[in-house]
Amino acid sequence: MSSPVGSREIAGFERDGAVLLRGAIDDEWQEILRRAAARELERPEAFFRRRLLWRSDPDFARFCRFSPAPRMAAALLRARKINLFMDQLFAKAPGAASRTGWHNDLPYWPLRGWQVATIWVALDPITVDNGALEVVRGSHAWNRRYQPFEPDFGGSAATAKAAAGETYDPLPDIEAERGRYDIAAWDMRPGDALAFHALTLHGAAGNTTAGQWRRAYAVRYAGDDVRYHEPATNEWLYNPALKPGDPLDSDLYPVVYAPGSAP
Ligand SMILES: O=C(O)CCC(=O)C(=O)O
Repeated sequence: MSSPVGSREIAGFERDGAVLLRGAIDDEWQEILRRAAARELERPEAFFRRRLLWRSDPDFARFCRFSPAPRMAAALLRARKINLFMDQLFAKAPGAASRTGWHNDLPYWPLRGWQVATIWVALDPITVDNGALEVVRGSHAWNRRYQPFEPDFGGSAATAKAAAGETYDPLPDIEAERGRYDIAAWDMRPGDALAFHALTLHGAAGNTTAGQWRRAYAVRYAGDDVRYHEPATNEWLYNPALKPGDPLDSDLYPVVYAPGSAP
């Protein structure tokens, strides 16, 4: 299969902060992810707690390391080296009202740098009705670190939590003023991937369908210019092996792509 990331996709990613990669993940990898997701979804856990799965599930780990995803991240970020930062499974059951509030990711994470992106893989057909991910086109280029909130996925952006000593930009009420923003969303087929920059504003509605799950597996990758930073809102991502300013290479953030990696 030809690479889903060429110069057009790189230009789109750099301009818009997000690009859809059609057919990026083949049937075999999708099957591995779907089976791993089914195992995970047997456990009764909150929506946003399904995270760092690769650390305990060898199938998620294989995907994060050996699927085309790290190579796609390297190409989009123009990175020579890629570290796996973390993964999450986002599952919205039919009828789940769980809205993903508008946010950008980087202010939550113990990272500083530009080369950070998510590869968000559709495991089901996804449309606006079951919670397609929406992005504010070009918002990564505003270079804003928006105030994090405690996600409850009920649509509330209430409990703001700032890491000690950090300052953030106030988060605009995008949902209330949608017309003021250039909002993009894509219908996705299983195996399509949406790649987006960690400063791109994004959110998603709940799943209003009667019978169509919306499962997506998100893997976050970081490139050469990224350094570890504390404090951060998501303390569960702290890495005791690193000091602020360190490059990420470590057991918890392994190098998954480097010059000479197999094409
Ligand atoms: O899938 C969702 O609803 C949330 C995705 C998200 O916020 C992310 O991947 O950063």
